Amino acid sequence: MIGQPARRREDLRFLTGRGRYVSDLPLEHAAHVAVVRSPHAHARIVSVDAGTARAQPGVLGVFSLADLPELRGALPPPVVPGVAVKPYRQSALADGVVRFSGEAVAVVVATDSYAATDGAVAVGVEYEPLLATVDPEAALEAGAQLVHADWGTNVAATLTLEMGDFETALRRAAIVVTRRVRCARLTALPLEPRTAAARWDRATASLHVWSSTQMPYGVRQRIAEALGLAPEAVRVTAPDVGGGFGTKGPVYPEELIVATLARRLGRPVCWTDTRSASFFSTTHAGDQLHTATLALAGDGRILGLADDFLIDAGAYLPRGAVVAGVTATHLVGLYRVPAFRCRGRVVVTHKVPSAPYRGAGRPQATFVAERLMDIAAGELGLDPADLRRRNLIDAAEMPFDRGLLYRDGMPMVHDSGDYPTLLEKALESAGHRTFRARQAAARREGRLLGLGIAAYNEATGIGPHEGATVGVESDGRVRVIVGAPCQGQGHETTLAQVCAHRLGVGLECVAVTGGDTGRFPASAGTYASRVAVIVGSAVAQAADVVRDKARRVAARALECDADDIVIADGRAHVKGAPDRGLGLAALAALAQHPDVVRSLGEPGLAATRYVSPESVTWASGVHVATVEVDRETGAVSVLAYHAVHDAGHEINPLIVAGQTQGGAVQGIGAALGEEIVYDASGQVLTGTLMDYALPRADSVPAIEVASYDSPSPLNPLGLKGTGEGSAVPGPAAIANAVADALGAGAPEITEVPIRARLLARRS
Ligand code: MCN
Repeated sequence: MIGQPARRREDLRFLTGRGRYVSDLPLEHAAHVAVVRSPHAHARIVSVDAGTARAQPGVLGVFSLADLPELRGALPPPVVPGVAVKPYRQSALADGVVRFSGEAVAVVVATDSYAATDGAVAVGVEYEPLLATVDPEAALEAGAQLVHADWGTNVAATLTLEMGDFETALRRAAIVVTRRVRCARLTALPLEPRTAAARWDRATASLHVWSSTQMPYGVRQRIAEALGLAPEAVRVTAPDVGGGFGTKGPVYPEELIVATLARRLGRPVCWTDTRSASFFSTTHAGDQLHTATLALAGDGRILGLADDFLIDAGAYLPRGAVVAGVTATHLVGLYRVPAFRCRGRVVVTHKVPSAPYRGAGRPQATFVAERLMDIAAGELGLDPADLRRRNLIDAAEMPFDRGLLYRDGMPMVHDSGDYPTLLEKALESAGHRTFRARQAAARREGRLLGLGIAAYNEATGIGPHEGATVGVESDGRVRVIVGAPCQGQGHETTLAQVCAHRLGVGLECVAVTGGDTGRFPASAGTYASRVAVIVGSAVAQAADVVRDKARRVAARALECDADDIVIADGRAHVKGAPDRGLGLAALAALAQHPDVVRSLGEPGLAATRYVSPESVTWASGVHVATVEVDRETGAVSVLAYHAVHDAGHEINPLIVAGQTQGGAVQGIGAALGEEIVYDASGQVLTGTLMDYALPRADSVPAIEVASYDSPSPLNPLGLKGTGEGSAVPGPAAIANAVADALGAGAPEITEVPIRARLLARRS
């Protein structure tokens, strides 16, 4: 079962319109919320006039922070291990000052969403506009307008990492490449915008909140704290969720707002974002500026890497400075780097807050390192593939200790991987051997073809812990309950595969439920490609315990030794006598008998197990892009895209391939089109899908995926995560391919997205 390319069982539901998303909930008499957002990047709120709005038909109420004091300071920066962030107080509705265009100032509650939206337009907010800090470098200058006045600086966090002696590396180097590299601000745009609903139960004084969140337990904690409730009095359910990509990880103001209003009004309250508002209401990402130096010996060996980078975090840091830690630790990539020096500063500006988006700082780190590798290869007169061959860590060197600490505080050790083989396989499938001849022939016809390589690795499966319950129900079906929610990754299929495999039942007998604080006690959530590794391991352990119990119960009933019981196809039978056996339903019933309960220690065939990994496991891959650049317009067409990855043992190769294809497309989007552009006053200029250029089906080639797996020694199933990795190398692979197409003397690419106008008619 593990290792089988089973089709995703949840897809039938999704494709036939039977998915149950938050906005599908049958919440009777639900009131609808519309949010009044600041049009200013930075302003003092002088007054909020709700009179006209209150008189609108259908409007039930208008609320600002003064009316909902529970929301004051309700969103402090989270405690994320690694880099410390300066403390601030964010309220779920603005507290006298707005710090980004889009910040929630007031809410209108109405009988339907149209009345709420009309009401929101009628709320009169008077602002006194203030100077906005928009440029992250200007934000560092003395006298810059401060985003959080009490800090005395706009630097929210600083991280430094050092290993080896970089100054000596510089002195010894035959070649030193220093570049300023920029990666644009992005957002994720999942198909389902964010949404939340809440119902207050007066009789039990408890709340049920539904949210499209990736972290229901974090939402529960914040709501309980804000409303002065015990966590057990707040149940948060993430039902079907239409994509998250990291942006549904933070706790958002709207989740606190619907919870507060549901209690206040005594009726269900719901809110669903609109696509256009999501550009201002949902976290941004990326937005990094690096000054990086790569020092190499004359034979191409890397001697050292140094980087000084800024992350423009926007006004608040709802996931702390986690991205800075991820970027810094992924700069060294898959290469032997004897000396490394890095400083990362997280800067606040008057922009939409930022948080991880698929890859969480790795695409930027990989873009920096892999672009420098290609530029260095050019200076050394080496093929980029050869330069990589000279520097990739060998399989025989694994586990490879970096001499650095990872962001979980543990030694950064690549646990397994065969990077040279990943490279060769990717080159082979992309036709690298014959490409130079093809490129030369195309050039003779006036066409510019290029091939770009990018190698990445990725720490996956970070703690603190996850758990799973596996239980046999009275009809013999098996239920797996986990805490982590799913946004489309296919957990209902893969976790069922793990359970079915370990327990000895058919896949069709196993049902998986996740993302409901009312059904499982604890979970950190779905992010950082961690569910397969941690939840998968917990499911395997719990299934093993249940199988063991089933064998003991069967042995009693069949009067033999438990070691002689085999469980297969949902039945326990005596070894060598398949007719002497019992089904799981019968065993579950027997497991309720008092004498069996005494022997098992608890009733039923069920078990809960938690897994808390010591540290991360390192997935990796190599992507190769082949592009053509139009000489006249500079337009880039991606002709082919080949990905070879290592996710350890794959629970479901079909799902892993699908994850890889989806991620690669996001990488192509970041390389060629996507950018949140701000003007100098802090207004988003790309707030529609006409302006924010997502990749489309007609601009993406078939993504060819292959795997070369090195099982992780860190968990019994040999798993590594895979959900983010494929989104990591795309910008670097495409940029390297475009640079290769343009050839020497063309403008150097040190920025993504690549703008066609920079390339047109220059080559
Ligand atoms: N898998 C597998 N074998 C492995 C590793 C993973 O079969 N060796 C399967 C898993 O069981 C799961 C999928 O691949 O079905 C992704 O697994 P994993 O790498 O553990 O990632 P998570 O399940 O923790 O999902 C989070 C990850 C992240 S961080 C982002 S961002 C992202 C991503 O997943 N967002 C997604 N993939 C996404 N896919 C969809 N459709 N929607 C999103 O929002």
